[in-house]
Amino acid sequence: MKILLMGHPNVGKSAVFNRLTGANITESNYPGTTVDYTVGYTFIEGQEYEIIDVPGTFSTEPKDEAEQVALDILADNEDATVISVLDATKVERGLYLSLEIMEKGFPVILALNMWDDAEKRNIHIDLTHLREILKVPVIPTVAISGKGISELARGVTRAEEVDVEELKRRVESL
Ligand SMILES: Nc1nc2c(ncn2[C@@H]2O[C@H](COP(=O)(O)OP(=O)(O)O)[C@@H](O)[C@H]2O)c(=O)[nH]1
Ligand SMILES: [Mg+2]
Repeated sequence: MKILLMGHPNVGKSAVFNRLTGANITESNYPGTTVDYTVGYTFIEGQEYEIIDVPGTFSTEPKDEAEQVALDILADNEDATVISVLDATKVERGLYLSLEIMEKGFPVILALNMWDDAEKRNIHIDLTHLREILKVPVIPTVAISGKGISELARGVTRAEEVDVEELKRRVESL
């Protein structure tokens, strides 16, 4: 069982990774590149998962070597569940990548990280509505304090492949 942590640069992917994994982590160089990525392990409800802290990417159309590595890791791990990490202060910007990953057929759950920043800045996110539209687990997290991380781990066990055609119809009817 594998989990890929994916999202834009600086949304807190590595902070979430550090919260989810223990001491047994390995940093490696992706073959044929200068790009580093980190692999760790965690147990969720008795099941061991390998977790990859995937390099940051804005979309599934690579613009640089790190983005190409992110897509290669995605392509190499067709059976993985993806935790799509978003900056809760910039949800609209981050959602595009989440939808692209869903469209590729991956079970996806959303971590709305930096939830503390969103609260401080009075950014209100209608979680109920977002969950109704996406029909995937959407979990607010604060990776630097650990808030929401156990809920996020449980969310992984509920992740399912998304019916993208049906999702498009829901989005169009908004
Ligand atoms: N306020 C706040 N800062 C965070 C949170 N998660 C990560 N950070 C900080 O945001 C910065 C980027 O985090 P990092 O994990 O390196 O992002 P990555 O590029 O997605 O791996 C670091 O300074 C983190 O300490 C969070 O939930 N709240
Ligand atoms: Mg990182």
